[in-house]
Amino acid sequence: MSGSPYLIYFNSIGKSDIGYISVAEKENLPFVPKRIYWTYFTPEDVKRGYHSHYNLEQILVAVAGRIIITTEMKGCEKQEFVLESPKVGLYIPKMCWRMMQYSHNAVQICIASEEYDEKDYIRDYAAFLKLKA
Ligand code: T46
Repeated sequence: MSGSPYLIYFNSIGKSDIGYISVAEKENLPFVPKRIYWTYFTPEDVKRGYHSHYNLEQILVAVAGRIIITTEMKGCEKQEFVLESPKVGLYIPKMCWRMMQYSHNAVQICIASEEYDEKDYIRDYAAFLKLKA
């Protein structure tokens, strides 16, 4: 699936006295994952991202802490999303410029549609704006 960024609400199985589990599976994912990675201990004054991808689609989840994500699709207004619940993910389509800022305790899981490929990155904002949507 492509289109615009949107939030995905995962089921939360459990209750407060025993804890919870959320599951990402094919029924609630817009693509079949090929890679999962996570980032952590990002200093609060560091902003990451500043790139887009030709083909990669992703779902970001703040499994701990808070992540503020600014997205931009070509020809559209920028959008800001705040992830601070382990049961909410943000779907990021291909060709979406993004910037992320983290609370220091944030652990970000990224569920990715493709294997790692540096050639899939667009790291030059001016080049991103020049590309066809
Ligand atoms: C994104 C956000 C949410 C690898 O060698 N393999 C990998 O699978 C990844 C993801 C990264 N790397 C290396 C490449 C760079 O030397 O790790 C370094 C940092 O990667 P990147 O510049 O992509 O880091 P972020 O945090 O800006 O972005 C990452 C994802 O790569 C990116 O797709 O959207 O997390």
